[in-house]
Amino acid sequence: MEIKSNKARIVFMLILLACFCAVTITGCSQIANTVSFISLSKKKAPAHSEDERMDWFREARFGMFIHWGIYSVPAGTYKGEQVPGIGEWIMERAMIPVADYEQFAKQFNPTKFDADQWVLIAKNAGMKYIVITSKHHDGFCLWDTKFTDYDIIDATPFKRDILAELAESCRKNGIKFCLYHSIMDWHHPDAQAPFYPLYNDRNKTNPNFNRYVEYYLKGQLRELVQNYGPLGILWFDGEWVKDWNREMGWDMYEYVLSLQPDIIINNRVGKGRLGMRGFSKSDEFAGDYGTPEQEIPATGLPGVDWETCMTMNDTWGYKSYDNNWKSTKDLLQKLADIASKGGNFLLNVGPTDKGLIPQPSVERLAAMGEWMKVNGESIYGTTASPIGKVPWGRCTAKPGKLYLHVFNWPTDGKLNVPNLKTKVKKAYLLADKKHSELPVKRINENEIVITVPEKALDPYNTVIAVKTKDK
Ligand code: FHN
Repeated sequence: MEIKSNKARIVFMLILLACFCAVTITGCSQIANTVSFISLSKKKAPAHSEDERMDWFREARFGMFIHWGIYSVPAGTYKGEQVPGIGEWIMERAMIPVADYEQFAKQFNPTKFDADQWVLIAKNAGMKYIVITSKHHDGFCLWDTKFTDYDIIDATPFKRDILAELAESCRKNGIKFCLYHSIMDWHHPDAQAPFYPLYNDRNKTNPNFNRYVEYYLKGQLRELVQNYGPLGILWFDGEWVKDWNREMGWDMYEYVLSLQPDIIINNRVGKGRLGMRGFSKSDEFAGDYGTPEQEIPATGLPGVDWETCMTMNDTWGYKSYDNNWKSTKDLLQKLADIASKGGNFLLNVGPTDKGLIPQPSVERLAAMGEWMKVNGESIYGTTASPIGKVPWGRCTAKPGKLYLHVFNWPTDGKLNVPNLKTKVKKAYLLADKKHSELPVKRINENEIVITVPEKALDPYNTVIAVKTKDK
């Protein structure tokens, strides 16, 4: 192309220069993005060290999980048919079109809901934190959100902000308020709604998913953290959708920490979870702790925080006919088992559409509370057993003290304690306020025998405290 005059040559050079600048700038931003993701994968140091943030969590050890939403209206039955599987998945299991499922919101009017009653049930059970479903996979929102009308205020006759009332009651009762939030969303058009009838199709993607993440998901999380916080934990779930990836996990992790620097974020923000086992493949994946589900790991992982979440029957969300309740004995022994491996126990309740926690749950939690009132010291703030597995129960520890959780009381009044080299100062029954001394005899450098009363003090778990002194 022939350039006529000097003036034209200058204009042409200027255009050329402008194009060059434009290219470099975009180039830099792309590089910047990749750099930022890479640097994210190297996890920028949050304002609060992970240990600082995890302190209360490691002390708490026991929390209440609450799965509540409009799925409690059908309560496991659709068009007269019982729908197999967990109740909160009825929309997916029965392949209910969005417009039909939305009708349940019109029937959701939990007039018996009393936030203080729920919080006190948790508190009296010995639980220190509550994690409630702000939004589950069905996309229905349990708070007053400006990002959709598919929420408790605009879509139901109830019109009370459930999260606001629960947050207030938790603060009043010294219980940490935490929120579950699903990344998967069967209601949102930029998420999995278009996948109907297979809302959970793991091979499908949505070209607008990034818009859902950047605008809706992040927007609502800012609302939740800023309007209902400070939160103890943000408990993500539903990260298995194909559109979600490791980088998004790190980006979301940093985003939420930027909203509240001392918040704890579970590992389901990342993409590294090893299924129901719950731990992450490596710390290349975002998240502060592992989340085994419906199972208790054989052993904990030294230095790794984790929390087993579990149902009290076979469903998270309320099903009117699921009465396969675990016994109080089973739940108490699971609590000791989990603590003896250095983990937390997040035990679930699925309230009804009237706003009531099912009575079998209330009774079991009250019974657990009776045990915790006497033996809480052997759970709160303890660490994993330093003497490994024991045949008669479990063991938890604190500096200079062991707690022997005896499930099977010795018929001969002799309790053998293996793998215990440290000197024993004193042993006593934790429930015995006078801490009267129990006879202790060392039978070899590795094992002691404690003489115990004929009868166990507690049929499910009698705790013996052993004060030790190093050399
Ligand atoms: O799909 C969910 C399920 O509904 C429930 O919320 C559990 C609780 O941890 N998590 C998912 C299954 O892994």
